[in-house]
Amino acid sequence: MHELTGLRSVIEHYREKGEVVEIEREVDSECELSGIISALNSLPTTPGVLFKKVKGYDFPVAACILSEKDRTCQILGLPSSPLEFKEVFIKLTQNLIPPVKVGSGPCKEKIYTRDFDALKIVPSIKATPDDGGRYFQPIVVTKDPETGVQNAALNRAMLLRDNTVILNVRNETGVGQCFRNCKKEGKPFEVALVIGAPLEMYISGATKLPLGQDELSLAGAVRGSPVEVVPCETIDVHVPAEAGFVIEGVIGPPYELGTEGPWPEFLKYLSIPQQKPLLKIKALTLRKDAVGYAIVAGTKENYNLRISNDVEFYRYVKAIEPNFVIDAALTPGTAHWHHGIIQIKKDDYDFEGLQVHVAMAAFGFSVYLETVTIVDEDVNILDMNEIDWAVTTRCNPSEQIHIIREVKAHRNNPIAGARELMDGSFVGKAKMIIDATVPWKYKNLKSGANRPVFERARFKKVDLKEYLSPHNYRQWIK
Ligand SMILES: Cc1cc2nc3c(=O)[nH]c(=O)nc-3n(C[C@H](O)[C@H](O)[C@H](O)COP(=O)(O)O)c2cc1C
Ligand SMILES: [Mn+2]
Repeated sequence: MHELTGLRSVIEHYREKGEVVEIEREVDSECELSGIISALNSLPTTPGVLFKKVKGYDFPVAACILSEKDRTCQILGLPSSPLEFKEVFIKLTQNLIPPVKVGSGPCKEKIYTRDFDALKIVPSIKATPDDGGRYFQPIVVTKDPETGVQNAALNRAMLLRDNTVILNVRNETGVGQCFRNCKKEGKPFEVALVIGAPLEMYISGATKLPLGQDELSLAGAVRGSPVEVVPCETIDVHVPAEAGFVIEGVIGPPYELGTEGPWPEFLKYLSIPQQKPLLKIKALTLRKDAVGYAIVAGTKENYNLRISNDVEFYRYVKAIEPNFVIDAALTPGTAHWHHGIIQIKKDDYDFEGLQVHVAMAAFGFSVYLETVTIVDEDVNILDMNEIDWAVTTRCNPSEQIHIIREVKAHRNNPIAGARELMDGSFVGKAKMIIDATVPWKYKNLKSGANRPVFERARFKKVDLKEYLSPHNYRQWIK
């Protein structure tokens, strides 16, 4: 059994390297565990964490394992250089490796189909005191009744009462598509909630493949071998054999709704409660050494899990003008969602203005994109200090800011959603293009030393090894 990315082995490996900390003392899953995750997130480098004793549960809970980009790439066996990562990830999405069905696996070591309460057995957390309830953060595996193709996605599930949860499904996602097709036929929507799976399944679950493609095939592509899947006990869904916990459940008919939320969202604000479907749990299977997994929204791990959105954005924007666009990224501060940065090379007069066209076209990527900032080729698009510098020194707002008024946006961004709460107006706001590229008209303008005005001051390149003592060099450079 392939276990390289399995939770237990990853935790063990990184614990030895000092990159996973273990917390021995008992922690409360209501607000204390998430408080620790939040505190770890304010460190410059956030370690993975294993909570060995969680009040009320027999299983440990891991978190933050994917909070650092370099560690995430190491675990997944992907290159950590940003551009290379994107190119490799795109190739993987084009070379999916479908799962293979096997008879049984570790996730069947214990099977409950009667006289059990999954909500008491599987660790869940309440993240903040204002939340609507406790939550699971599972990988949701479903099957489209029309095509027979499975889908895997991360969707939160709020615990309600005796084996009932509320699942946050959105219509426009792969899960939503499976659900709508079930509703059309009046069929029960069968759902497996997978918790504590090997880590590439979390990355692929957070990836939106085109409808009709199974994200477990992306997990297979990442690990380079098919994910082994086993049939569920009570529903027609196949789940990863190595999973820690598998909760099997059914939504409707009659597809009853309940109030889900509030919940601290990606942008670190509480969500507005929504009406979402109730899922009745039919069975629970687990491995005896299962490890729970807690993901808190708005954390570095949440943003790393969104990395595929960045990849998609890059792919989309690059295709608009391949010879002009160098790179593109979505900012982590907006959960890789609302603010896009595009790097271009404006080396000819004919390109002037094309950057604004590219930015306009970039909005086609997602209705949730709200700001696009364009920078030149000498600006590091992953460093917000550099973006700030470019906006301050190269953008004259009266000429280089473009505002498109009153466009649909995301409800969870309060500046777009507040108006709906206030007076029922549509969820939207203005969208903005910040052109922080040097205007062509200044390209040949020289400063005192006869250097271009917009060129950075040039420092001599030196090798510090030749100047520092070996001791200082090791201490500061490594
Ligand atoms: C930590 C985390 C939690 C998420 N929770 C939800 C959720 O509750 N509801 C939702 O619609 N999307 C949620 N998402 C986003 C989806 O997982 C993501 O859009 C996914 O690509 C959808 O895939 P699908 O189109 O295959 O369903 C979450 C993502 C992450 C990283
Ligand atoms: Mn999908």
